[in-house]
Amino acid sequence: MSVANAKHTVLDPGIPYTGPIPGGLHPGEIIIIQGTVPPEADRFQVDLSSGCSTKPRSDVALHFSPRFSDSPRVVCNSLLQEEWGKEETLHQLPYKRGAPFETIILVHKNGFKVAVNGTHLLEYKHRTPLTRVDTFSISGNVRVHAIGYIPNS
Ligand code: 9QG
Repeated sequence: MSVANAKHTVLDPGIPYTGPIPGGLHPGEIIIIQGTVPPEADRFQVDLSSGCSTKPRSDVALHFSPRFSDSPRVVCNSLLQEEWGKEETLHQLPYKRGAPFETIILVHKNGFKVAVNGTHLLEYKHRTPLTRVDTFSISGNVRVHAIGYIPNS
């Protein structure tokens, strides 16, 4: 899997970055994020949202948040009508401060599957219809080299 297969690529976006997901998301599609974690990182987050409104804040179907301080973990959640739901926390962190990474978000009918550096990390079951997701954001302590959207055919 490589960004070379992507139908749409965003190179070296400044952080925070928010942009449209061309054509929306469908089962079988993949989002690839290539980046580097800065040495002093505390946390960063990837959000798959329904639009990019900040007031009121858009619903977030997938909030994926690696956290490096205290107990290293990955927190996932959804924001619906400006309220966070129940966090799903994985006490495992495949990202390293100062190191490059490749994260793949695989879109499935029933949920998102996330892999980091070629290894499956977690699955997050959909809490909102996939058809509502049209916006990708990444923010926090992270540098991004490329974001690629790979179609399902
Ligand atoms: O802390 O947790 C995820 O459950 C909140 C954070 C919030 C999310 C949320 O403050 O932070 O990670 O998008 C946000 O508001 C981020 C930056 C209980």
